[in-house]
Amino acid sequence: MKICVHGIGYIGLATAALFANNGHDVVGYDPNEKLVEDLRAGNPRTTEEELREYVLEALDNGFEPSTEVVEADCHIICVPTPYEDESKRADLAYVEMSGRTVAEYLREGDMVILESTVPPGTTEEVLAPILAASELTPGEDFSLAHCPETVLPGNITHELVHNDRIIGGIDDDSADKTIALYESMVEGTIHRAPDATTAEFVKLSQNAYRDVNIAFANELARVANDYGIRSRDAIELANVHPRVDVLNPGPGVGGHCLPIDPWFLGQFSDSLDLIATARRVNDGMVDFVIELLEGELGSLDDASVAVLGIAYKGNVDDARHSPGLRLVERLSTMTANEVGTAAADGGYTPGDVDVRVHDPHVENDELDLVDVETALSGADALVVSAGHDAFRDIDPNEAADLMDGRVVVDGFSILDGDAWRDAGFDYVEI
Ligand code: SAJ
Repeated sequence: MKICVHGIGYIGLATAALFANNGHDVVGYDPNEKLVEDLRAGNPRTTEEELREYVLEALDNGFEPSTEVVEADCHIICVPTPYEDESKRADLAYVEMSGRTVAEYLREGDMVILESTVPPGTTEEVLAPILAASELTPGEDFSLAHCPETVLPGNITHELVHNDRIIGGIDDDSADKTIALYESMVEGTIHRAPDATTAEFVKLSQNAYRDVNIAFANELARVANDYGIRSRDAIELANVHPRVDVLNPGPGVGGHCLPIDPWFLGQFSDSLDLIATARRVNDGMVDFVIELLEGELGSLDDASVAVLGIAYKGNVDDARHSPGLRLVERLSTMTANEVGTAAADGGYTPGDVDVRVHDPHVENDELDLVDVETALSGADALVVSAGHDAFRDIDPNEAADLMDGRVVVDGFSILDGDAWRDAGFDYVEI
């Protein structure tokens, strides 16, 4: 089957490779010339080695990255749906633009599949009317379905093939055709949603579910701290119950999915309550880190803090919406009475805290990232704000030689607390 994938960012690229490696004739359209050029030269933009090899295999199998859209039996839309921070809404401009492009190339009998994460109702209420500008009728002259991606960054290639998928069509025939296509390639089970809107809703619900559950763990961590007990011991014991499975607390929830998708659920609904509260609990964990720092240091005025990790989770290079970045921003800009006890006593002005930032995986042009020794030299405290394995190798005695202060706030409890305490540190963990 001739397939045109619209948008070959990391999901579109993986999807295009999946189809190409299963015998389809795939063009990957992206207006970004450099991206297309690099791909054609065999340089996919990914640090996931397995995905890189999978894409190279796809290129060998005829996958053609291109800055031109082509006529195809099937158009798969994998464009971004950026999140607007102020309105907490999805910006659907790229989906709309892709819809207009597809409409120009659409022929009778073609298939259109939307993979991008979108608010419930987008396929039927936004995309279908745009495609109808082709003068073909959605559901009658061409099929239209939503098949949300569910891969976990860091494990894309495996999850692409093995995860179950949810597919919802704007009519039965659209669903049938789309299910048949994915069933021919995917080893997970394909589940039929009653309609496209339900499929959109399910994808967002999965991420909102995880976000709410992490918020529960995070709130337990704060409450446990008030009682002077270790939340992770309590959670481990709570989880011995067969129907309890509390997740891990941490300095917040990052990435381009969990901090955003729950808000998409509220795009055309006023009923978010628990889900919105969970978002605020998770975003508030950065202030909890600051409170812990203040608890140990007294005040952050003139303090030097080494922030280790701005990736959104351990061992990845992606810093989107990460707790580490939020912490750096808060420490660099916080003002009087915003957080914690010391702030209430005297307040801060931006620049009071000397923030040093280190991440072994992330490249970031906006921050002056330094190596770990530079970050620790003269620091009063260090915060582990991403669960990178590399941080386990930091020798507490060498850190003690470099640092002025003896405070560690371990957001993921990944360091060996006893070893740090033996080296003279006040070691606190979330
Ligand atoms: N986190 C915690 N505690 C935990 C688990 C995670 O604080 O117990 C934090 C992580 O540190 C990170 C954030 O949550 O900051 C998100 O990490 P994650 O590993 O839970 O998920 P993502 O964002 O990498 O991928 C999620 C996945 N969704 C679900 O597990 C329901 C993935 O399957 C989706 O495909 C992806 O979102 C997506 O694209 O929507």
